[in-house]
Amino acid sequence: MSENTFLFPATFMWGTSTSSYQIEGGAAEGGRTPSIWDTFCQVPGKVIDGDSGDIACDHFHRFKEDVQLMKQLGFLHYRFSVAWPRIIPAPGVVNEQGLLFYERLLDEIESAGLIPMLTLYHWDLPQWIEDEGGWTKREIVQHFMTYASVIMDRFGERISWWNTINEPYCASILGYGTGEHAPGHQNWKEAFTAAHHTLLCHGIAIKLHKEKGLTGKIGITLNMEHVDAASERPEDVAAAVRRDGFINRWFAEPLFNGKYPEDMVEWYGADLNGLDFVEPGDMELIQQPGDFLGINYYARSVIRATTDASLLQVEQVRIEEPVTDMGWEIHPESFYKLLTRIEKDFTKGIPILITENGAAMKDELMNGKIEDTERQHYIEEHLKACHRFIEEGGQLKGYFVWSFLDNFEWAWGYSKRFGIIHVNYETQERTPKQSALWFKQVMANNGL
Ligand code: GBH
Repeated sequence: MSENTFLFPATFMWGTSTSSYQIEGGAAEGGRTPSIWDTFCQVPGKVIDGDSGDIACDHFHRFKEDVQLMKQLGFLHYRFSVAWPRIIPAPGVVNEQGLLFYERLLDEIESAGLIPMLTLYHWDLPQWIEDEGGWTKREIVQHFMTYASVIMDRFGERISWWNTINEPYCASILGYGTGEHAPGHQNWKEAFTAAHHTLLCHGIAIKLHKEKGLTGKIGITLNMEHVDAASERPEDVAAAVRRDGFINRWFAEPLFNGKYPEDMVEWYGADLNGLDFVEPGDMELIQQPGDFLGINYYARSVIRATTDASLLQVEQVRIEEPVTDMGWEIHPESFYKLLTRIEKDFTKGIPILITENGAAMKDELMNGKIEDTERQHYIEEHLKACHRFIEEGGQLKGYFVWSFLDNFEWAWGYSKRFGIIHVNYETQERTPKQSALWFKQVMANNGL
């Protein structure tokens, strides 16, 4: 132990994350009906190679093996999400088979000595709700309440960590604004309306959790970026502030300070029609950050101003290297800066959990081994940033590596590999990469 220079607190939560649509497969099994991602994958050109989550990692059938592997690697915590369309496959229907799947999964997790974190929503909205307007319609709050209630009533006693919504930004802005994600709409008014409803649903979940007297901790997960201006030119500095407003503050301000950021409301102007989607009482409901803030962190962005007709009039400076296989810059120092800033401006001592951090790399299986030194390096440097933050008094309580398995990387299909475990999609064979074996050591030593 003594040679460890980066020792973590004894109670540090070491974990790994996945999400239902990305790993489960079994898309038409167990009474599940399509989600918006099943539909989106059918649209030519939306997902690379026409891939879909129909089979994915076949976790639906292999969950026992997967949880055993997690145990062998020494993980303490496992963050997974529940597929809403397995639970409520049609209006007014509660699917017992769907509940049984997660019940068996939880049995396995518990008997392996792991502590589950259950995410209620990681993007697989039932298609039947989308058919009614999905996240853009206020009725979704009612639907979410029904769904969250069913899950809490069934699993309330067994879950000590609840995650309400994974990345409201992606669910709303990428789904209804840029159209990169399901359901693939391109309409800013819809996107911000959807964003508001994701936040409302988070608030509803916190309220339900309280009303039901559940004792587990509950929080939301935001994807957050450290934003740097490309230069000191006032235009670029202002552009960076807008990017931060768009991706970080639009979600963190309502949760922690009960209002949407004024500079952004003013900037969007007529596009948002005076925030007419906000009803009396909404902001009070949303301003309940809960017991922790989950942060998914991957990269920083470097921003310069443009004069085009786009919503933000910003442009991301493409970094040549070092980057991951997503083209995202590797810049661990920014992770430390982001954490420091989020604690100062928002969480102010409320615990932070890194619910995702990791890297896509081109991995090659050679002689039964995958030497993913670049991924290991990425994780190592980002853990050091966490350590520095904690040393300086930062309230960071855990780190969940994304992802346990190579999986369906949304619009990128299976072309990007984020796992610390390699998945052969032909045989479904799992092979721990070198980074996984290294991470096992880190967890065993509680540090680097
Ligand atoms: C997470 O989202 C998801 O929760 C997870 O399901 C996913 O597999 C994982 O990350 C890896 O992608 O558009 O070039 O400016 C990712 C959140 C938000 C990260 C947008 C990159 C901007 C990059 N992403 N962000 S870019």
